[in-house]
Amino acid sequence: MGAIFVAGHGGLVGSAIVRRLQSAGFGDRLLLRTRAELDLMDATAVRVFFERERPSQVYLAAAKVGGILANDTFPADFIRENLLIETSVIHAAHLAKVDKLLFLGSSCIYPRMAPQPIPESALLTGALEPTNSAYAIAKIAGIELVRAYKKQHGMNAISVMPTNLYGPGDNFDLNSSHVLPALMRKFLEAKEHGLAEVSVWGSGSPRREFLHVDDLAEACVFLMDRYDGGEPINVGVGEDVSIRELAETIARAVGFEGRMVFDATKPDGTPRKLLDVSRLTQLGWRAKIALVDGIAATLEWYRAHR
Ligand code: GFB
Repeated sequence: MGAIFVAGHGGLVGSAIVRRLQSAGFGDRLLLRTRAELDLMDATAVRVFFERERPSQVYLAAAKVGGILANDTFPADFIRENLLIETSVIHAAHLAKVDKLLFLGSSCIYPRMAPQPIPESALLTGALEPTNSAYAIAKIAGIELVRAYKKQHGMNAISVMPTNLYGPGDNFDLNSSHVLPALMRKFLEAKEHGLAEVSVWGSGSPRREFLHVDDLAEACVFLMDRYDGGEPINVGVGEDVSIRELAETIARAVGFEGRMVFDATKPDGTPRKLLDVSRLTQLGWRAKIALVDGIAATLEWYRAHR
Protein backbone atom coordinates (compact mmCIF):
# COMPACT_ATOMS: atom_id res chain seq x y z
CA MET A 1 0.00 0.00 0.00
CA GLY A 2 1.59 3.25 -1.16
CA ALA A 3 1.21 6.80 0.04
CA ILE A 4 -1.95 8.88 -0.40
CA PHE A 5 -1.18 12.42 -1.61
CA VAL A 6 -3.84 14.99 -0.67
CA ALA A 7 -3.05 18.04 -2.81
CA GLY A 8 -4.48 21.12 -1.10
CA HIS A 9 -4.66 19.64 2.40
CA GLY A 10 -4.70 23.11 3.99
CA GLY A 11 -8.00 24.05 2.33
CA LEU A 12 -11.64 23.44 3.21
CA VAL A 13 -11.92 20.26 1.11
CA GLY A 14 -8.38 18.90 1.51
CA SER A 15 -8.42 19.23 5.31
CA ALA A 16 -11.76 17.38 5.45
CA ILE A 17 -10.37 14.57 3.26
CA VAL A 18 -7.35 14.30 5.59
CA ARG A 19 -9.66 14.04 8.65
CA ARG A 20 -11.73 11.38 6.88
CA LEU A 21 -8.66 9.33 5.86
CA GLN A 22 -7.28 9.57 9.40
CA SER A 23 -10.54 8.35 10.93
CA ALA A 24 -10.67 5.50 8.39
CA GLY A 25 -7.25 4.34 9.60
CA PHE A 26 -5.13 5.65 6.69
CA GLY A 27 -3.34 8.35 8.68
CA ASP A 28 0.07 6.67 8.35
CA ARG A 29 -0.19 6.65 4.54
CA LEU A 30 -0.85 10.40 4.19
CA LEU A 31 1.58 12.40 2.06
CA LEU A 32 1.14 16.16 2.55
CA ARG A 33 3.05 19.24 1.41
CA THR A 34 2.41 22.86 2.33
CA ARG A 35 2.37 25.54 -0.38
CA ALA A 36 5.81 26.68 0.80
CA GLU A 37 7.18 23.15 0.43
CA LEU A 38 5.66 22.44 -2.98
CA ASP A 39 4.21 24.96 -5.43
CA LEU A 40 1.59 22.94 -7.32
CA MET A 41 1.68 25.44 -10.20
CA ASP A 42 5.36 24.61 -10.79
CA ALA A 43 5.20 21.65 -13.18
CA THR A 44 8.88 20.72 -12.75
CA ALA A 45 8.74 20.76 -8.96
CA VAL A 46 5.57 18.68 -9.02
CA ARG A 47 7.12 16.13 -11.41
CA VAL A 48 10.23 15.79 -9.24
CA PHE A 49 8.04 15.38 -6.13
CA PHE A 50 5.96 12.61 -7.76
CA GLU A 51 9.06 10.81 -9.07
CA ARG A 52 10.59 10.83 -5.60
CA GLU A 53 7.50 10.00 -3.51
CA ARG A 54 5.60 7.73 -5.93
CA PRO A 55 2.19 8.06 -4.24
CA SER A 56 -0.36 5.38 -5.09
CA GLN A 57 -3.45 7.58 -4.72
CA VAL A 58 -3.99 11.30 -5.33
CA TYR A 59 -6.85 13.51 -4.15
CA LEU A 60 -6.58 16.69 -6.25
CA ALA A 61 -8.31 19.12 -3.88
CA ALA A 62 -5.95 22.05 -4.48
CA ALA A 63 -7.57 24.98 -6.28
CA LYS A 64 -7.94 28.73 -6.36
CA VAL A 65 -11.52 29.19 -5.09
CA GLY A 66 -13.77 31.98 -3.89
CA GLY A 67 -17.26 33.41 -3.78
CA ILE A 68 -19.16 35.22 -6.47
CA LEU A 69 -17.40 38.59 -6.07
CA ALA A 70 -13.86 37.16 -6.02
CA ASN A 71 -14.62 35.08 -9.13
CA ASP A 72 -16.06 38.10 -10.91
CA THR A 73 -13.18 40.42 -9.91
CA PHE A 74 -10.14 38.17 -10.46
CA PRO A 75 -11.06 35.89 -13.41
CA ALA A 76 -7.48 35.80 -14.72
CA ASP A 77 -6.15 34.44 -11.41
CA PHE A 78 -8.95 31.86 -11.23
CA ILE A 79 -8.39 30.46 -14.73
CA ARG A 80 -4.59 30.60 -14.70
CA GLU A 81 -3.91 29.13 -11.26
CA ASN A 82 -6.42 26.32 -11.67
CA LEU A 83 -5.17 25.35 -15.13
CA LEU A 84 -1.56 25.27 -13.90
CA ILE A 85 -2.39 23.14 -10.83
CA GLU A 86 -4.48 20.66 -12.84
CA THR A 87 -2.03 20.22 -15.70
CA SER A 88 1.03 19.85 -13.49
CA VAL A 89 -0.53 17.42 -10.98
CA ILE A 90 -2.40 15.23 -13.51
CA HIS A 91 0.61 14.98 -15.83
CA ALA A 92 3.02 14.17 -12.98
CA ALA A 93 0.57 11.57 -11.61
CA HIS A 94 0.49 9.94 -15.06
CA LEU A 95 4.31 9.90 -15.36
CA ALA A 96 4.64 8.43 -11.86
CA LYS A 97 2.02 5.79 -12.70
CA VAL A 98 -0.25 6.44 -9.70
CA ASP A 99 -2.92 3.79 -9.12
CA LYS A 100 -5.75 6.32 -9.03
CA LEU A 101 -6.38 10.07 -9.05
CA LEU A 102 -9.55 11.86 -7.92
CA PHE A 103 -10.07 15.34 -9.38
CA LEU A 104 -12.44 17.76 -7.68
CA GLY A 105 -14.48 20.09 -9.85
CA SER A 106 -17.46 22.28 -9.02
CA SER A 107 -21.17 22.54 -9.81
CA CYS A 108 -20.52 25.83 -11.64
CA ILE A 109 -19.20 23.83 -14.63
CA TYR A 110 -22.82 23.31 -15.72
CA PRO A 111 -24.69 25.76 -17.97
CA ARG A 112 -26.39 28.72 -16.26
CA MET A 113 -29.80 27.55 -17.46
CA ALA A 114 -29.24 23.80 -17.02
CA PRO A 115 -32.28 21.62 -16.18
CA GLN A 116 -32.80 21.27 -12.39
CA PRO A 117 -31.75 19.10 -10.69
CA ILE A 118 -28.65 19.11 -12.93
CA PRO A 119 -27.59 15.72 -14.32
CA GLU A 120 -23.95 15.07 -15.23
CA SER A 121 -25.07 14.91 -18.89
CA ALA A 122 -25.76 18.68 -18.83
CA LEU A 123 -22.02 19.38 -19.10
CA LEU A 124 -21.18 21.51 -22.19
CA THR A 125 -24.79 21.81 -23.35
CA GLY A 126 -25.16 25.58 -22.91
CA ALA A 127 -23.64 28.94 -21.95
CA LEU A 128 -21.99 29.34 -18.53
CA GLU A 129 -22.85 31.77 -15.71
CA PRO A 130 -20.70 34.86 -16.54
CA THR A 131 -19.69 35.69 -12.91
CA ASN A 132 -17.63 32.47 -12.70
CA SER A 133 -17.02 31.36 -16.28
CA ALA A 134 -13.20 31.62 -15.95
CA TYR A 135 -13.18 29.28 -12.95
CA ALA A 136 -15.74 26.99 -14.59
CA ILE A 137 -13.70 26.68 -17.79
CA ALA A 138 -10.59 25.78 -15.78
CA LYS A 139 -12.59 23.07 -13.97
CA ILE A 140 -14.08 21.82 -17.28
CA ALA A 141 -10.49 21.60 -18.57
CA GLY A 142 -9.70 19.43 -15.54
CA ILE A 143 -12.56 17.07 -16.41
CA GLU A 144 -11.29 16.91 -20.00
CA LEU A 145 -7.73 16.24 -18.78
CA VAL A 146 -9.04 13.31 -16.74
CA ARG A 147 -10.96 11.96 -19.76
CA ALA A 148 -8.00 12.50 -22.10
CA TYR A 149 -5.38 10.85 -19.85
CA LYS A 150 -7.77 7.98 -19.32
CA LYS A 151 -8.34 7.55 -23.07
CA GLN A 152 -4.78 8.08 -24.32
CA HIS A 153 -2.79 6.63 -21.40
CA GLY A 154 -5.28 4.37 -19.64
CA MET A 155 -4.87 6.40 -16.46
CA ASN A 156 -7.26 5.49 -13.65
CA ALA A 157 -8.73 8.87 -12.78
CA ILE A 158 -12.19 10.18 -11.87
CA SER A 159 -13.86 13.61 -11.66
CA VAL A 160 -16.10 14.46 -8.71
CA MET A 161 -18.43 17.51 -8.89
CA PRO A 162 -19.46 18.85 -5.49
CA THR A 163 -22.25 21.35 -5.01
CA ASN A 164 -21.68 24.53 -2.88
CA LEU A 165 -19.65 23.53 0.18
CA TYR A 166 -19.30 24.82 3.74
CA GLY A 167 -17.89 23.69 7.06
CA PRO A 168 -14.95 24.03 9.45
CA GLY A 169 -11.87 25.60 7.89
CA ASP A 170 -13.89 27.72 5.46
CA ASN A 171 -12.82 31.22 4.35
CA PHE A 172 -14.69 33.90 6.34
CA ASP A 173 -13.19 36.94 4.59
CA LEU A 174 -16.17 39.06 3.50
CA ASN A 175 -14.76 40.01 0.09
CA SER A 176 -13.60 36.59 -1.06
CA SER A 177 -15.78 34.07 0.79
CA HIS A 178 -18.89 32.17 -0.26
CA VAL A 179 -22.31 33.14 1.00
CA LEU A 180 -22.65 30.82 4.01
CA PRO A 181 -19.50 31.83 5.94
CA ALA A 182 -20.02 35.47 4.91
CA LEU A 183 -23.53 35.61 6.36
CA MET A 184 -22.47 33.71 9.49
CA ARG A 185 -19.79 36.30 10.18
CA LYS A 186 -22.03 39.27 9.33
CA PHE A 187 -24.90 38.11 11.58
CA LEU A 188 -22.55 37.22 14.42
CA GLU A 189 -20.76 40.58 14.33
CA ALA A 190 -24.08 42.45 13.98
CA LYS A 191 -25.40 40.69 17.09
CA GLU A 192 -22.23 41.39 19.04
CA HIS A 193 -22.23 45.07 18.09
CA GLY A 194 -25.99 45.51 18.52
CA LEU A 195 -26.54 46.47 14.87
CA ALA A 196 -30.12 46.72 13.57
CA GLU A 197 -29.47 45.39 10.06
CA VAL A 198 -27.28 43.12 7.97
CA SER A 199 -26.61 43.42 4.25
CA VAL A 200 -27.35 40.34 2.15
CA TRP A 201 -26.06 40.54 -1.43
CA GLY A 202 -28.37 40.32 -4.41
CA SER A 203 -32.12 39.71 -4.33
CA GLY A 204 -32.20 36.72 -1.96
CA SER A 205 -34.08 34.69 -4.56
CA PRO A 206 -31.26 32.56 -6.08
CA ARG A 207 -31.36 28.96 -4.91
CA ARG A 208 -28.31 26.99 -3.82
CA GLU A 209 -27.63 23.51 -2.43
CA PHE A 210 -25.23 23.33 0.54
CA LEU A 211 -23.15 20.26 1.31
CA HIS A 212 -21.14 19.93 4.52
CA VAL A 213 -17.50 19.33 3.64
CA ASP A 214 -17.30 16.27 5.95
CA ASP A 215 -20.04 14.68 3.83
CA LEU A 216 -18.08 15.52 0.68
CA ALA A 217 -14.89 14.02 2.16
CA GLU A 218 -16.74 10.82 3.01
CA ALA A 219 -18.12 10.67 -0.54
CA CYS A 220 -14.64 11.22 -2.03
CA VAL A 221 -13.09 8.35 -0.04
CA PHE A 222 -16.10 6.19 -1.02
CA LEU A 223 -15.73 7.08 -4.72
CA MET A 224 -11.96 6.52 -4.70
CA ASP A 225 -12.87 2.93 -3.82
CA ARG A 226 -16.07 2.37 -5.77
CA TYR A 227 -16.18 4.52 -8.91
CA ASP A 228 -14.06 4.19 -12.03
CA GLY A 229 -16.37 5.82 -14.58
CA GLY A 230 -15.03 8.17 -17.22
CA GLU A 231 -17.84 10.69 -16.69
CA PRO A 232 -17.95 13.12 -13.76
CA ILE A 233 -20.11 12.24 -10.77
CA ASN A 234 -22.15 14.80 -8.82
CA VAL A 235 -22.03 15.03 -5.01
CA GLY A 236 -24.82 16.95 -3.29
CA VAL A 237 -27.61 16.63 -0.77
CA GLY A 238 -30.52 16.63 -3.22
CA GLU A 239 -32.28 19.74 -1.84
CA ASP A 240 -31.74 23.46 -2.19
CA VAL A 241 -32.80 26.64 -0.36
CA SER A 242 -33.16 30.27 -1.41
CA ILE A 243 -30.49 32.70 -0.20
CA ARG A 244 -33.22 34.40 1.86
CA GLU A 245 -34.07 31.08 3.57
CA LEU A 246 -30.38 30.40 4.15
CA ALA A 247 -29.96 33.86 5.70
CA GLU A 248 -32.97 33.30 8.00
CA THR A 249 -31.57 29.93 9.12
CA ILE A 250 -28.17 31.44 9.90
CA ALA A 251 -29.74 34.43 11.69
CA ARG A 252 -31.69 32.02 13.92
CA ALA A 253 -28.57 29.94 14.66
CA VAL A 254 -26.66 33.07 15.64
CA GLY A 255 -29.55 34.68 17.53
CA PHE A 256 -29.60 37.85 15.41
CA GLU A 257 -33.01 39.51 15.60
CA GLY A 258 -32.49 42.56 13.39
CA ARG A 259 -33.39 43.13 9.75
CA MET A 260 -31.91 41.85 6.48
CA VAL A 261 -31.34 44.41 3.74
CA PHE A 262 -30.90 43.06 0.21
CA ASP A 263 -28.10 44.83 -1.70
CA ALA A 264 -29.13 44.95 -5.36
CA THR A 265 -25.74 46.36 -6.41
CA LYS A 266 -24.23 42.89 -5.82
CA PRO A 267 -24.75 40.04 -8.35
CA ASP A 268 -27.19 37.17 -7.90
CA GLY A 269 -25.20 34.81 -10.10
CA THR A 270 -26.87 31.72 -11.46
CA PRO A 271 -30.60 31.54 -10.53
CA ARG A 272 -30.50 27.95 -9.32
CA LYS A 273 -27.88 25.24 -8.79
CA LEU A 274 -29.22 21.89 -7.55
CA LEU A 275 -27.38 18.72 -8.52
CA ASP A 276 -29.00 15.49 -9.65
CA VAL A 277 -27.33 12.98 -7.33
CA SER A 278 -29.01 9.82 -8.61
CA ARG A 279 -25.76 8.38 -10.05
CA LEU A 280 -24.18 8.59 -6.58
CA THR A 281 -27.31 7.39 -4.77
CA GLN A 282 -27.36 4.30 -7.00
CA LEU A 283 -23.83 3.51 -5.86
CA GLY A 284 -25.15 3.54 -2.29
CA TRP A 285 -23.97 6.87 -0.85
CA ARG A 286 -26.08 9.68 0.64
CA ALA A 287 -25.25 12.91 2.48
CA LYS A 288 -25.94 12.68 6.23
CA ILE A 289 -25.47 16.15 7.71
CA ALA A 290 -28.65 18.27 7.73
CA LEU A 291 -28.13 21.96 6.93
CA VAL A 292 -29.24 23.22 10.38
CA ASP A 293 -26.85 20.81 12.11
CA GLY A 294 -24.01 21.66 9.76
CA ILE A 295 -24.57 25.38 10.32
CA ALA A 296 -24.56 24.88 14.12
CA ALA A 297 -21.30 22.91 13.95
CA THR A 298 -19.66 25.44 11.63
CA LEU A 299 -20.75 28.30 13.88
CA GLU A 300 -19.18 26.54 16.85
CA TRP A 301 -15.95 26.06 14.88
CA TYR A 302 -15.92 29.70 13.76
CA ARG A 303 -16.51 31.01 17.30
CA ALA A 304 -13.54 28.94 18.51
CA HIS A 305 -11.16 29.74 15.65
CA ARG A 306 -11.75 33.32 14.44
O1 GFB B 1 -21.69 31.60 -2.39
P1 GFB B 1 -21.61 32.57 -3.50
O2 GFB B 1 -20.57 33.61 -3.42
O3 GFB B 1 -21.39 31.79 -4.83
O4 GFB B 1 -23.01 33.33 -3.63
P2 GFB B 1 -22.17 31.21 -6.12
C1 GFB B 1 -24.24 32.66 -3.66
C2 GFB B 1 -25.39 33.66 -3.62
O5 GFB B 1 -25.41 34.27 -2.31
C3 GFB B 1 -25.31 34.81 -4.62
C4 GFB B 1 -25.55 35.67 -2.44
O6 GFB B 1 -26.59 35.06 -5.11
C5 GFB B 1 -24.82 35.96 -3.76
O7 GFB B 1 -25.19 37.25 -4.26
N1 GFB B 1 -25.01 36.35 -1.26
C6 GFB B 1 -25.74 37.06 -0.36
C7 GFB B 1 -23.71 36.44 -0.89
N2 GFB B 1 -24.96 37.63 0.55
C8 GFB B 1 -23.68 37.25 0.26
C9 GFB B 1 -22.42 37.53 0.88
O8 GFB B 1 -22.29 38.24 1.87
N3 GFB B 1 -21.32 36.94 0.31
C10 GFB B 1 -21.42 36.13 -0.81
N4 GFB B 1 -20.30 35.58 -1.30
N5 GFB B 1 -22.61 35.89 -1.42
C11 GFB B 1 -19.73 30.53 -6.61
C12 GFB B 1 -18.83 30.60 -7.80
O9 GFB B 1 -20.96 30.94 -7.07
O10 GFB B 1 -19.92 29.23 -6.11
C13 GFB B 1 -17.67 29.73 -7.71
O11 GFB B 1 -18.51 31.94 -8.05
C14 GFB B 1 -17.94 28.37 -7.10
O12 GFB B 1 -17.17 29.57 -9.00
C15 GFB B 1 -18.84 28.43 -5.90
O13 GFB B 1 -18.48 27.50 -8.03
C16 GFB B 1 -19.30 27.09 -5.41
O14 GFB B 1 -22.87 29.95 -5.78
O15 GFB B 1 -23.01 32.24 -6.79
